[in-house]
Amino acid sequence: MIELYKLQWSHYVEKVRWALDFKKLDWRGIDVVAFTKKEIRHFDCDRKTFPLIRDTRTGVTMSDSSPIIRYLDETYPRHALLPADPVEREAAWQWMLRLDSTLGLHARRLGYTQIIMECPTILAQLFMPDVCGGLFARRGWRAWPRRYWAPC
Ligand SMILES: N[C@@H](CCC(=O)N[C@@H](CS)C(=O)NCC(=O)O)C(=O)O
Repeated sequence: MIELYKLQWSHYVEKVRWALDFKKLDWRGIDVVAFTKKEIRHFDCDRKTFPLIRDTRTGVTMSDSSPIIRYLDETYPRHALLPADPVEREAAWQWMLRLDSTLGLHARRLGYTQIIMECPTILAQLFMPDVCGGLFARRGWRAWPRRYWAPC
């Protein structure tokens, strides 16, 4: 069983979810509260970004979407994601790393910008749903400073 620790909105998480489904692996998702990350506090791994997986069969815990995909392919070779030919495999790997640090970052920036413009209140619901009893995610919270403080 693979446990996939996820932030609901992360496209890097989606990439791993697609890979798990494509490989028909047994997995379950665990939602993480971005503000506290208490769900992963007990893990002892270098990086703690999302996606983060824990393979209950091997005991491996790791994050970073592309290394996760490589790990899954090496550990569970059925329904391969990467080419078998070593040269093509290396080329695909380099492409994945390049896209993670270019297209992936631009897509995230575009997503945040768009969401802030279209639906700003959703950010508090995504990042801080449970903080202070859900205070920041409540409707009306953003209107409060505007009511009592108007810039000159
Ligand atoms: N290169 C990483 C990027 C992962 C990443 O930046 N994840 C973000 C969500 S999109 C994250 O974990 N943010 C929370 C944090 O850094 O604490 C990957 O491919 O997994």
